[in-house]
Amino acid sequence: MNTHLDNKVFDAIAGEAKRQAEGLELIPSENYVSKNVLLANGSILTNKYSEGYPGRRYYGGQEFTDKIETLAIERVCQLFNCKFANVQPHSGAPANLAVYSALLEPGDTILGMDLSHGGHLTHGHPMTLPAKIYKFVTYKMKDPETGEIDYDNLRAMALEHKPKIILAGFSAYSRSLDYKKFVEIAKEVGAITVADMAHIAGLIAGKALRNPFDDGFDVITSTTHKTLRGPRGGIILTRESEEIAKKIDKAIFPGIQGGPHMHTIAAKAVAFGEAMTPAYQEYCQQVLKNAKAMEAVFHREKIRMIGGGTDNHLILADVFGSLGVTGKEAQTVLDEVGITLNMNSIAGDTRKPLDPSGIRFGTPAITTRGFKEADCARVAELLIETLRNKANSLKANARPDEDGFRDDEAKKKIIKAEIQALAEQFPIPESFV
Ligand code: DSN
Repeated sequence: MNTHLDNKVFDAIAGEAKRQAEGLELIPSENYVSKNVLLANGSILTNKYSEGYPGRRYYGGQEFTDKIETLAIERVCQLFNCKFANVQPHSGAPANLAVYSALLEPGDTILGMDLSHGGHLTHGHPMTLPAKIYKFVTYKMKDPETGEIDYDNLRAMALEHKPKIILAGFSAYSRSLDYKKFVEIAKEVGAITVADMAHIAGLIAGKALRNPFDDGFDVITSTTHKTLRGPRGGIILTRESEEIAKKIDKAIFPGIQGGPHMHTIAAKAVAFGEAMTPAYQEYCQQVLKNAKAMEAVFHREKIRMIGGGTDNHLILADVFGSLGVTGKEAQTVLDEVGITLNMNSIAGDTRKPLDPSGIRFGTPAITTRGFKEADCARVAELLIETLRNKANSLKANARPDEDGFRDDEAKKKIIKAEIQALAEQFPIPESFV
């Protein structure tokens, strides 16, 4: 046994590094962090316990941890133009749970976006803990072809159910939300407005998308590892109410978490610093342009997109309806050629979540690598070509296709080689500023 390194683990990490370098990452919730974020995240801060908050901890030795957490808070408040921030949530799900537990009593009602229309598991899926504690009611899109939210129904639901929280936000929705309408409706029923911006927080911080705080939202929750390009973690931001912010602090610690992960908080501070740069704002604009370039190819090739296209970094495409390839088949065959994305249910899906009709993909990670519009358009073409190849093989071989390997393998090899060449042309950068 090698006592110096744990080869089993480090070999697997090396394998993953190679996979990330050689393939194209289109999962819209993933990204590549800078070397500085990695250094902070892998630092000796992992050794330290710091229960409490800067200046009011339960353990000694907090001279440096206090500095780091204060810096993270100051930077993220500046980025999002808000007064209070909690940077301790271990990720997005605990951030949302903490907000619910801070602002609600068990049995209280939350009005959020329906999961099948783009919402998130933590917005009331029956299998989650929040759904066992609180009552969730949902709103949907008026028309999946345009993606517009049915604000009349949202208002009617709010008037009927008198929710204490109205929740905006999504994990599979490609259009912009009218935050002002949410705030107006919330005022009518006395609800607190919470925006789960996990997917687009980076694009808001980078001033490429509208900030819900500018329209009066009370609270924003987010992860820090998606478009924000930081370590795996969460944040909760409060626009101006000290009362709400204090309740949220208590809900995180001692409510649902113990010692904060100071190494992650340091890495968050580094990422927030990077997000304050002009280079980051350019990155965010490019993420949107690149998504539009992919959208144009999908339009041209007549592949149905839920919401009719995209205003943000992601696209949800109905590949089963358009090509006869299921989401799972698409995900698998694309993996084989070096494109990683995820299968996803679509509004009104007749298929099951583990083999749905859709795929979800986006541009944050490839934009970090330096892809521009023409490169992204080519990726979209290769993606569709791979799926058409799959569709042809499915037509030729009656379902169920037991061996699953009847695609045109020669064509797949050619596509894979082009994808690998593209990946080599755009190495993962170590620094963005
Ligand atoms: N898993 C994240 C996503 O991919 O959107 C959300 O939790």
